[in-house]
Amino acid sequence: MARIPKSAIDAHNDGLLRHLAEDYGRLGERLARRNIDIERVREQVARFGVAIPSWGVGTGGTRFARFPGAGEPRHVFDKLEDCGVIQQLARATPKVSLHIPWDKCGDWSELRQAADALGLSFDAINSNTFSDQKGQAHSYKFGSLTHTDAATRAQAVAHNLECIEIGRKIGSKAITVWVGDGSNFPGQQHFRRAFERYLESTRQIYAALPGDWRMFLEHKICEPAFYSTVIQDWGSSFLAASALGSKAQCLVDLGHHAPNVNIELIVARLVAAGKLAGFHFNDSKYGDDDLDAGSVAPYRLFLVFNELVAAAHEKVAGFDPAYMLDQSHNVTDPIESLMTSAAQVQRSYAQALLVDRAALDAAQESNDALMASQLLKAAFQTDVDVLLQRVRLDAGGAIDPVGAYRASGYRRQAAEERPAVQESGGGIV
Ligand code: AFD
Ligand code: MN
Ligand code: MN
Repeated sequence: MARIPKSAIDAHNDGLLRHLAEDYGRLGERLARRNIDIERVREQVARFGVAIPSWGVGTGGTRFARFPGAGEPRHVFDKLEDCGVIQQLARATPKVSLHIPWDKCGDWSELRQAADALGLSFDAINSNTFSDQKGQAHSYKFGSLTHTDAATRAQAVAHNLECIEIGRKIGSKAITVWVGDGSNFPGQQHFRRAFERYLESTRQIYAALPGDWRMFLEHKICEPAFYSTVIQDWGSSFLAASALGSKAQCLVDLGHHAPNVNIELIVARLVAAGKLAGFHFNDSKYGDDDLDAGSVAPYRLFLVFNELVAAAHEKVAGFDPAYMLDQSHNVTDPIESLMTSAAQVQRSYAQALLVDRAALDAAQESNDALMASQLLKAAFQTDVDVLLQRVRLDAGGAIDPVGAYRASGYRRQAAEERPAVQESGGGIV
């Protein structure tokens, strides 16, 4: 059911093959001089995947406006189809993360089959108690899992339990819980009581987790509550995850911190505590901007991966983070942004694999600050594009995913097949 014929991908690749072979050979030689085996790096990168958020394939927006793109997905099956194209060309995104109720559908086994046919499976499932669903009894205007009213909290808990049920049907192994609960005025909320209510509610969700599931708690500094947020930082998230138990861990969305916060240090702390759930990758300049991963601060993304590769290298027990993109595409074709972002995340991982760990250890032990920083820079400044191209080619994808996608006319065809609808749901936050 691949939407872009394999022959079209092959034809596009043909023109690029000769340079790829030459450039790959040259990179292999350069890495060999640094005692790095390019084949080993290639195998590791080939095994790496980052999940796509279903809401990422629709055009995003801001609170000022949304400018819909042509051929936007109308429902979860269309979204899957777009995710299938991303995976077909870029070969780094084998999983899709659903958001409920945005992705509700009548027949989950049909959806699972559709995913299978596209070579996709499902990652963590996301609940939504930050907006009201049609016809629900109690409003989340003043909170959900932490609401002062017990019936509202119960409704929010029930929604999360429903998400777990849906997740079981589609093969998810985790639920991600992000709440917008908080306050807009000093004095509006009793901080300690709100956190207690959060624990009381999340305990009920935790109790319903299947044995092999995890619960990802996602913190966010602000928005939509702008004065205080119940799970505002990794500290609050860590307290909650610790109180809940070993299946609860902390999810790090790169856009959910104050500017200049040292995110890689937070990552290292969570790794050490066995509480790193995984990531929502994106980039930001000011806040939860949801810009494309690595588009503003690629070095920061690299430094995060440097911590992850170090943890794997040092065989930290239980280290198993989940990787996902969480972006909002306002001015680009979401498919192009997601393919490029997946490659950017892959690139950061590949570059982190090039860090000379023994030399870095020695520089750290001898307090050689300059050498330590140079070792990281040497890895970060290595152009690994050809390695990523080769990984895609070997997996049957496109050497140049955006080029192949534009040549395929997929968007034009989607625009014909998917007439614009009034409300395609999601993507604004
Ligand atoms: C929020 C969070 C969270 C949530 C998403 C919805 O990043 O992951 O599910 O937006 O678009 O800001
Ligand atoms: Mn997120
Ligand atoms: Mn966000």
